Amino acid sequence: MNLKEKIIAQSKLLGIDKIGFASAEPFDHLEESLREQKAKGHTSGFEHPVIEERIYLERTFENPQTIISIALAYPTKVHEKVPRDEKRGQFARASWGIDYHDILRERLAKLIEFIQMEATSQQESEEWRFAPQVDTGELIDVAAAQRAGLGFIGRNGLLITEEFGSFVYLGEIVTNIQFTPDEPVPFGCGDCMRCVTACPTSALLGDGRMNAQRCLSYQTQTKGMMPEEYRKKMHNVIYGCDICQLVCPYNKGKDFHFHKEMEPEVEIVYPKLKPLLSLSNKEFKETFGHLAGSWRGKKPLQRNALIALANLGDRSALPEIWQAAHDVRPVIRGTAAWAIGKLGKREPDIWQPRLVSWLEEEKEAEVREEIEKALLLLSK
Ligand code: B12
Ligand code: SF4
Ligand code: SF4
Repeated sequence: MNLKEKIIAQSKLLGIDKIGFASAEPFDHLEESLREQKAKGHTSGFEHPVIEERIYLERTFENPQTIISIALAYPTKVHEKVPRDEKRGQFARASWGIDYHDILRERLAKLIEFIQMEATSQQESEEWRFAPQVDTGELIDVAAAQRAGLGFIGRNGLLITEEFGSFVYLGEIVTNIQFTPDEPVPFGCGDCMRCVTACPTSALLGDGRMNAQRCLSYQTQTKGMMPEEYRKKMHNVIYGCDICQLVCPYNKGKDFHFHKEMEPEVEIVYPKLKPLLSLSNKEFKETFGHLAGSWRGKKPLQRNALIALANLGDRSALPEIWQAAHDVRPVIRGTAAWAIGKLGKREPDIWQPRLVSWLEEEKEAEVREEIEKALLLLSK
């Protein structure tokens, strides 16, 4: 076996579901599009900020030769019933189990360790260099994976593999070792436009690009007030969005449970919403700290829990929401005011006077605006 074949064989033993090799040539066919997207304000701000470094690997790595791209499939269904006891939220599937960054980084570290052991001389082992990346690196993970033959980029902007659909996490290693590259997979959407039409916010542009500012996945991860148009559309998904994947024919019936670290716990990935509102920092870290979806901290999830309670029409949560209306964080107060406007309609006699006296005290403009809107709703 040559080194490439040995790496492929070892990757299976390490729990890597798909691996491919790509040249480290510049991704210059994406440069114009990346600049245009940034100029139009279509990016989320979570992307690596320096476009040149995303395109030209030699900017951050001396003599790059190959990108070794990996994919790990993740589960899409929970095998227990979600209890119907009280109103619950949902985390998108990419936030089920232990944070995928940790899982993939560990797999990549083991793969690098293996390759290093395969060096045939001291000199080779000293010359070989590796830069592992998962999500937060310079590279455009889907573009690297596409070039490495793992799959194609669909109209939803995601990497779609033949075996596992798009429910895969991606990672890669840039190295100065030269390998024979694999064949890229051609575009496979054909005439299908399902994701584009199913996207509730029209975020997908139709050619694999998106206006990330309009994506619910982005909107659930912001720290400020969520613009009103997205609140209802978020429904009860307090982190991420899976709609453009769930409708994709390539994902039909795909549900892989290969990695025990990725197994979802129902109580965590479908959390009760009311208790979420009053979690201490310690409780939050203990319960949700291991999820990818906790990376922005407690506040966005609590804001989203307030929105979800309103969307689900849970009037029994009004006492907890009123508690949140006294929170020190303006975003939580403002969102609580909006939720009261939605849920308090049956008891305007209780909620109108409370909101009026709150308005007299409230100093923050964005919170005042929400209280005023809520009062308007209650008066209808
Ligand atoms: C920023 C980011 C986001 C942002 C913006 C998403 C986006 N599409 O740009 C937000 C927060 C919205 C987001 C959401 C999600 N994300 Co995200 N995200 C990223 C991140 C960090 C960077 C993406 C990026 O650089 N975008 C900017 C550019 C590349 O986007 P673009 O302009 O649309 O470019 C596309 C076009 O150029 C098109 N294209 C290709 N060839 C050509 C040729 C021409 C001529 C043209 C015009 C276009 C074109 O393909 C490019 C890539 O999509 C990557 C990790 C990484 N380092 O790459 C993960 C990543 C893409 N996310 C991932 C996941 C899982 C998600 C979610 C599913 C999570 C969830 N359940 O909520 C959603 C899906 C939303 C969606 N449909 O894309 C995975 C995707 C795995 C996969 N199978 O593809 C990644 C790869 C992370 C990982 N390492 O696993 N994400
Ligand atoms: S993740 Fe949701 S909001 Fe974002 S593009 Fe896909 S369907 Fe649209
Ligand atoms: S839903 Fe259709 S258009 Fe969208 S990614 Fe899947 S195959 Fe492509």
